[in-house]
Amino acid sequence: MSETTDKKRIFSGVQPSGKLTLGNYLGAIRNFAMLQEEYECLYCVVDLHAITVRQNPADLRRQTLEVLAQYLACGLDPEKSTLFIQSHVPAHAELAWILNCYSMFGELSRMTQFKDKSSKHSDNVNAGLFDYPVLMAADILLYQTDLVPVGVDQLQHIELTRNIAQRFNGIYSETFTMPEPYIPKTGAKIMSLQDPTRKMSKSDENANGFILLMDKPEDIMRKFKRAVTDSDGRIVRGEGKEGISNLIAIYALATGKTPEEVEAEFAGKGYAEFKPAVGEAVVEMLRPIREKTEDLLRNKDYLQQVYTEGAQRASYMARKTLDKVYRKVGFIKR
Ligand code: ATP
Ligand code: LTN
Repeated sequence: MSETTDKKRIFSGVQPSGKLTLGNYLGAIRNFAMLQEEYECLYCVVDLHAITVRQNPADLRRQTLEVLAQYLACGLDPEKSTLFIQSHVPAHAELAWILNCYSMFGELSRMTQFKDKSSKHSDNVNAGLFDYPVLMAADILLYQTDLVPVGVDQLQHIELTRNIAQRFNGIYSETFTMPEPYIPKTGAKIMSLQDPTRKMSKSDENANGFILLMDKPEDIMRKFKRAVTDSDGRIVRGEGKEGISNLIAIYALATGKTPEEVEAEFAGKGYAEFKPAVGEAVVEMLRPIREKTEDLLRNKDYLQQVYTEGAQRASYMARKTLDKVYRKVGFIKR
């Protein structure tokens, strides 16, 4: 990959806080792969973010490599994109500290993810959890990012990032590129299969609510057959039909059809036919990803080579921004 290109830049990250779900794939990682042809991309495994919730150290190490392996298995190419682990590039933590001094207590208190997570982990409402979006702003702004592909749940954090960038630029003159969110039209919010009014989340206590990228075909089929729907019986999107609307979105993405085409295909048919069809389409979509991930996890040397080279490239780019920021705020050059 050439060092500097005219291509616009993309940054995104996924936390190694558990096993990746179909929501992570359809909302984010799938788009990472599509975007790498057109943009200069950096994709990070955000381990610093993951420890805002208590993690078992051995699990965290394993999950970090799993996310990297799944990036590769989903088609991210280390020749095209920079793939790295956040804690390997200290500039993320350094810029986060600086940006903390330009982020307001009030605006951080309004973040819905903070409110959700602090009620879910009420025994551990630590300063890192509160500060999470500032670290995310640092991730994005360090690389002069133009576009950030994420699921819709992260939109508020990107708006905050823009506010912080604008504030800093306003005080010190143009320093950071103003990033834009990239939210997919279908798949931006995949819902739980058990409670389709809530987002599919890997930390759901009911494993029937989520599909993991590593789930076995029989588990995927079982979870879709048990998916909560409604008593209306028609396969159309609409209010009060969150479960079916979600399954239509999933089937559309797995088969490359539009939601309208899916509705037409299943007009006059029932849920007993539709649910297994969704399951089969997802099994086929995920099969190559699961097999490739398993292969890659047997090749730790290769994974190490990818993340080592990725961190070197990322550090070089990050340093440029950090030097500029240090100069602007008035730190003496070392
Ligand atoms: P947790 O469930 O532990 O809170 P998470 O899965 O929401 O974690 P990440 O792993 O950091 O958080 O998310 C990675 C990416 O996946 C983000 O861009 C996020 O917006 C996206 N994403 C997560 N869940 C969904 C979902 N259900 N539908 C669409 N996109 C999602
Ligand atoms: N907060 C994100 C993960 C994340 C991220 C980022 C996404 C951390 N840093 C920078 C995009 C850009 C989440 O999905 N929970």
